Amino acid sequence: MRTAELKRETKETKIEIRVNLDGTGESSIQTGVGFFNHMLTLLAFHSQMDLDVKVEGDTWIDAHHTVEDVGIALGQLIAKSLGDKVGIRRYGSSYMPMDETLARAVIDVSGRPFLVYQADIRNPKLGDFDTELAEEFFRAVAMNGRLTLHLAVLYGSNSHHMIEGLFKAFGRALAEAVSSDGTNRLPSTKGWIEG
Ligand SMILES: [Mn+2]
Repeated sequence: MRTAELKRETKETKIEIRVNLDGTGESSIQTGVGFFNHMLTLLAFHSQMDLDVKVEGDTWIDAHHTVEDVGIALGQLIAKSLGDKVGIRRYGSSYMPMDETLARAVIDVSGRPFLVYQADIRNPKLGDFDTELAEEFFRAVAMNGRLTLHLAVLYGSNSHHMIEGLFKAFGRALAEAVSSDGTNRLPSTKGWIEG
């Protein structure tokens, strides 16, 4: 089982997080931010990783530190649990329809962190969650997970659907990218993947 966990404490957040990339999508999520709990629950489900997240963050300011720090921690645990990356597919992609919205995620477990984020979200807030934090979250995951990650909402109008579509598409693409390709080889002709 590819598992990893960490505890991380700063003046802004106290985080306990555990992942199992070879899980079944079970999760226990307590971030103190309702919409973010909803997103992480469905990210776990669609990525088929088991995910436990417990955060005590400074949400009396806003959700920024909580969301970004969970992204940092999750990215670090994805990188750590992937280990030497031998035998993984490396690439993954998913289109996710949510009623009128279509979202897309494309991942390369490249060792070269990069985020492309194209989403024009109309609503600035969903509950206590500032919608611009979705980009902060995915950037933190990509940088710390050393992933090349391209996310786009191709079209849509409902802000909840658009962000949920991105999280689901990311989960599905991640599940594909980290799954076994049935070989014992490193998925690069260079014979090397950074990180
Ligand atoms: Mn929803």
